[in-house]
Amino acid sequence: MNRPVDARLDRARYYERIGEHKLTPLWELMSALVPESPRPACVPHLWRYRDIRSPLLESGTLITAREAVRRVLILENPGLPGSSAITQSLYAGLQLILPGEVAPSHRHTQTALRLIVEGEGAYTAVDGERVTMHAGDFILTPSWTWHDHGNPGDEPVVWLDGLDIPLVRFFDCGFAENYPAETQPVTRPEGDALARFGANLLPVDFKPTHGASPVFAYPFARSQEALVRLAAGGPPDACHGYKMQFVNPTTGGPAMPTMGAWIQRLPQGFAGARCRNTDGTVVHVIEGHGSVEIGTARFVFVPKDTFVIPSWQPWRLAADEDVYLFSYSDRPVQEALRIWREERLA
Ligand code: GTQ
Repeated sequence: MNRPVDARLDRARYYERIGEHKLTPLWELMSALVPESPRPACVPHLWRYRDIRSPLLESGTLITAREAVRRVLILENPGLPGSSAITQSLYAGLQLILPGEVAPSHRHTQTALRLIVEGEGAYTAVDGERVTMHAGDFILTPSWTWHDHGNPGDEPVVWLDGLDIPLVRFFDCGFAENYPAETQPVTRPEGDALARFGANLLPVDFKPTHGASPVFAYPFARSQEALVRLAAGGPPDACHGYKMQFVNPTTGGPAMPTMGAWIQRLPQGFAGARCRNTDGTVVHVIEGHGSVEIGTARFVFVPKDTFVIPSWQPWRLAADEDVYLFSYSDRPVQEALRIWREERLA
């Protein structure tokens, strides 16, 4: 038998030799490759809108929406530097569009969602229909659909962009192209998709064309009314308060195949139970003051702040007043792969 020192030396030399053949020994990496539980590089973080609003508006003096194509400040997770990612699989950014500007039409395999943060009078066009954006509205841009943004109003408009950019990068399946004109033609009146698909009705003989919801804009006013009414029907969930998923009404499944999106109401005084789940989640505060504990971190939040909960870190929510949260994650992908987990903690 070799002495341990010799064994270590022999192994080190061996690793060097096999390295020349592009081989590495699994036994040195076993617990990293097959961990007992998730070890996300992603860390908890909160972006205070109070701190980032002014640099965001300043970007409007440095570059036009036309030149930038999308004038966005990326919310990059401090644990994932250089990745442009807020979680391992997801991207988040704050997009600014000034009065009179157009963000030119393009399409890509990445799916996008928007949550309107502030300002009135801008629109997003998706597949021939424009929708006017209001604070708190949730809008989606399915994979490979033409989309452009414009602001014919008279104030700056800001929204949170959520995209599955890191996920698509992981799969190496990113494609994109520009529309031949700056804006796509309007072929349907505003409100057409919501009337056609968002009234518990579907067109006779409807056949789905893509995996995402044909309702591409979910007004906050509607979701809020539902969430308020829910309180009369029973107590809030111990962890989530009143939490509802944005769905594709033609399937009952998530509004987008790669990103789940939710809106929830925490009634004033809510002090939630601890919970953890494997989908790293981006949370945006639409209304209300409250706080969140994530692992050993604790953040106080106010409207328009955005925070991120990494995979499998215990979290707990509390509300000082009625709070409305928007959130998104890759849960539909994990569920499709049968690897999603949630645990409610004491
Ligand atoms: O609006 O199409 O934040 O393509 C990043 C990439 C927004 C968009 C982003 C994009 C978009």
